[in-house]
Amino acid sequence: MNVMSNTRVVSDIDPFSEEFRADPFRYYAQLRALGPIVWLEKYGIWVVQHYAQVRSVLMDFTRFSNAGGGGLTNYFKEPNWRQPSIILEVDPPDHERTRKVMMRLFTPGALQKMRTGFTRVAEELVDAAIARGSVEAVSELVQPFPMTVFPDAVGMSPFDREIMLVYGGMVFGGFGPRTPWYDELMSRAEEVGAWINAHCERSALTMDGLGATIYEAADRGEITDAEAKLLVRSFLSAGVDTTIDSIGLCLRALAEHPDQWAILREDPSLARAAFEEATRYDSSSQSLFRTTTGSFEFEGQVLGKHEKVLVLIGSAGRDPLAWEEPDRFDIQRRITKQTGYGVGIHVCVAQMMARLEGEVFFRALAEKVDRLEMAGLSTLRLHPGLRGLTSLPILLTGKY
Ligand code: OVV
Repeated sequence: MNVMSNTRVVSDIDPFSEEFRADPFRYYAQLRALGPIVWLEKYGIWVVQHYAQVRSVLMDFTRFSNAGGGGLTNYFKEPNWRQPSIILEVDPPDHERTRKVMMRLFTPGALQKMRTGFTRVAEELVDAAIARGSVEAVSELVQPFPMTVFPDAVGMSPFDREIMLVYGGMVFGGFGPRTPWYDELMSRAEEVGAWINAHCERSALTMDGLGATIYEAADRGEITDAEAKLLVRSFLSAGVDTTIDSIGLCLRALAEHPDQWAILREDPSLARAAFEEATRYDSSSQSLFRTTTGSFEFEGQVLGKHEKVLVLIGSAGRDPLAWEEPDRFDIQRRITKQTGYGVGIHVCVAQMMARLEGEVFFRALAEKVDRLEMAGLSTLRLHPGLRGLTSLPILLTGKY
């Protein structure tokens, strides 16, 4: 039931419910029909769902703050489970110093060096999948790719990498409400926290990775050693699950759209474009949070000070006011309004690395695979956190 009350446009939609997460796109359309900004009474938060308002909220960093926290928890009112991120959960001017250090990591030369290593790993994984013919693609093909190339690029020594996914679940689950599922996950918080702490230390990192480059900024006095450690933590927080889930959803989109797969298979140079379209159409990061810094009017509604705003970047990518046939997966679409990496001063700092992973993965797939088909039903993760698949059974045959 959606009604007007106290001039607020109100909805009882629960964006963290299993029903919503099973098919967010249906709810996005319902929310867009209600207006440019809606009050979600269950959580006492605002939500924006159109491309135009998503963009204006994200560009307006003085009224819509990040210091209030990256999730539902309102740092202006309550403490969070982990120390706030010093790049995500911070506003200018403090944000500029840490952001600059991270920006400098992704030079064309650094990306070129990554490309070589990423390509070798992607080709090995695709060859192994073809040899098997039928795979559970999430665990056997998709997960191992970021789980291998990402820690290697950061400069982490070999270790049992499963724990990274547990930590990622805590970070992204922690952006949502407290649920029994989350409390259960957090029973390992101490162990996982100690692990992440130890692995962000300078001494835990190789001399030639992205982590070491962050510590070089500390050596030059641009940041402290403690800050360098937290920036490495940001890397490990934001860099693994996001790409696993986005690559998995892109793979499913291709397997479910044989016409689009045929186009990519005939022209593997479209791999980057295919991943870009999937980042709009269906990818891991569907929403972000901002917190108001004061009381003001926005799109005809009066927002109060320190109120949370849920920013549905995934809905912006499906907004018919911004896209032609938004619900069509079209790898040749010209993407000029990408919101999948966010927008504005906090736009994904490692987006070029994410795009590189997607490009390299789907190029290897397109070069080597002939038939790509679903071999059963895929399943989505339904508890709060990133959008992603827990299973994706596929059949594939080699080209040669
Ligand atoms: C974009 C993002 C997601 C999750 C964690 C962080 C950043 C962080 O900086 O810790």
